[in-house]
Amino acid sequence: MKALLLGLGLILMAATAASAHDYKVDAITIDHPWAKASIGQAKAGAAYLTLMNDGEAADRLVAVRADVSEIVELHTHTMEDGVMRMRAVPAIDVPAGGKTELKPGGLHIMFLNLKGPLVEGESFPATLVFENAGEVVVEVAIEAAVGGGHDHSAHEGKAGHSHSHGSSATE
Ligand SMILES: [Cu+2]
Repeated sequence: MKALLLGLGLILMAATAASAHDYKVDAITIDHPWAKASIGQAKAGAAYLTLMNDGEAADRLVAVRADVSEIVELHTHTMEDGVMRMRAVPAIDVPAGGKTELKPGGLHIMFLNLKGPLVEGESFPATLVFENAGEVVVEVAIEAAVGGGHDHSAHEGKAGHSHSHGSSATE
């Protein structure tokens, strides 16, 4: 049993290593951009990554472009009256010598009005635009939408989207 568990652990480690990927532009390193696979007819998706800044000046992620959806926004979660809500932010700061994590339940890149499903195991290119470092194209890996329960279907039918996004996320 111990040997089996050890074996499984090694397989998991190998899988993690295989899916980890990073990109660099100027002083910014982008680690493991990934998106949650979309569920059913969901019209919204989200992507996450870690930004590291080796430079001596702060930088900001100011925009993301991708062909998978009509609208791409930068989002954060805020607690309002005890309810978790998503709202668009104009930029995501990456402090000098610091790092910023985009992750489920926190900052994320939001895809609204998806043109098709985000299928687990596939990937798509996205262009990240930084105020100082400039632009870089990264490949976003689509991974299983397990855990979290960040309910992006809440965005569904919100054509023309408002920035409050109405419904609460369940995370
Ligand atoms: Cu969002």
